Amino acid sequence: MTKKQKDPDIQAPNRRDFFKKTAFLSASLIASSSILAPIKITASSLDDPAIIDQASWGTKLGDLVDKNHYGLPSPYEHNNVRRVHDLLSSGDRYATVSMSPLHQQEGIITPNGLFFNRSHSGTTQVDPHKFRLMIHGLLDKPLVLTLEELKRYPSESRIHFIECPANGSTGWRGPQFDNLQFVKGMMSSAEWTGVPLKVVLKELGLHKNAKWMLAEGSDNSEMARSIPIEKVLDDAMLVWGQNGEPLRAEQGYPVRLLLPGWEGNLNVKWLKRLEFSSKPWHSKEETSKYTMLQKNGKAINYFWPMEVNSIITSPCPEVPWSSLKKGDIIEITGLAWSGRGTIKTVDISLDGGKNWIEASLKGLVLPKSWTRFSYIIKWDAKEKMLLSRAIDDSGHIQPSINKLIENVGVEGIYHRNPIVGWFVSNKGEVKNAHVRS
Ligand SMILES: Nc1nc2c(c(=O)[nH]1)N[C@H]1C(S)=C(S)[C@@H](COP(=O)(O)O)O[C@H]1N2
Ligand SMILES: [Mo]
Repeated sequence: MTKKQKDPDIQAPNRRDFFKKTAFLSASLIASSSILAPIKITASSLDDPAIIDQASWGTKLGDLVDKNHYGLPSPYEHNNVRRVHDLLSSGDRYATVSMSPLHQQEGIITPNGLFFNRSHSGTTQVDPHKFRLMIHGLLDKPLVLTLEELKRYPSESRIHFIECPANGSTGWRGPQFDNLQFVKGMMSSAEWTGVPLKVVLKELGLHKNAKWMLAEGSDNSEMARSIPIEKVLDDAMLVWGQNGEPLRAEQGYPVRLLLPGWEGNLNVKWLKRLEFSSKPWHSKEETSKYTMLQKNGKAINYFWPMEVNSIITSPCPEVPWSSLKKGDIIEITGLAWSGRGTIKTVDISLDGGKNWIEASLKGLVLPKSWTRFSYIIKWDAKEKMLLSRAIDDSGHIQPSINKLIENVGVEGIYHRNPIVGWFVSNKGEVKNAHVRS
């Protein structure tokens, strides 16, 4: 657009005047606070056409308000998507993992369209009218529920992450991806709505010798997992709501099992059956897969809670600091989480672990939930090795890479939660690098 097209009397002078009047005020405000973002009002920014010219989008009508009956992201956000990597697919895209773009998420909730998706036999489309949940085994009163009947139970909403125990395995034998999405994207977080299983079981007369529950999916993979009764009666839920709407098909519509803090695989989607027994079932998911291979060649059969963990989400390879100028103020932010409890502390290191500084925890700090941390620095245009280390209220602390290898070896790929981070060059480029201490 040329300058002639705009209305010089109404548009530009008003905005120019605004900047002239506020420039002095802003400068004095910045001086009084070290945390304020570095807003620099210079003579050249007063000539910025993006400020002065009338924006093209304001010169015509927008889209019809009912163009999208289901809201969509701005077309400018077309890169903010889940991604599948060939290295992580078995050649068969039905049984792969679509990783969440953690670098583009704010706060502690993943929007439903960006929730990571790990399905063993594709995304199953269940007809909610034909949905039946069978609850049977060591109970006085076995029960079959329709979706409508299930939703009549009083509901609760809780914020929890779901993480595949293989999350982080792509970096286990050395930094492989210069990319946060493929390093840690096998996890997401939502506000889940449903009914605690203990509420449903209250009236069914659970037998004393019912020590295990089988949860079975109705998908082609017939995902089935044995769950100890203590977890079932603690905080397990049958959920049908995800961030204020019905579960997405990818997340197990219409009903999935939610086991807060426990490995993703146990959170059975497209649920069809719960059976109670005195013994576990030794299904294929708890024998051939999702066991923990150790140094001695033996595998741990059951390993449930996700360990205390953290990752810096900004900066990261997708969100570098290359546009920063020396002296700019910038926030280091990331996510910490633990399947064993609530995050107590997150420490940050700028020098590869020689010195640690406590970050602040932002917003909600909830059990078995993502916790956002923040640390603000002044960019000095010098190389940095950024690390984050989380501690939870059960006393667990994220181990160094060498400590974890010492404890569990390198054979297994699940439950890897070492301290990792990013190398930042003096130009602000960000790379995946490991500190082996
Ligand atoms: N029925 C069924 N449940 C399932 C799966 C599956 O393939 N089928 N995948 C499991 C695995 S391995 C993980 S990590 C989580 C992933 O949940 P999400 O796809 O909602 O992110 O679901 C689990 N529940
Ligand atoms: Mo998984």
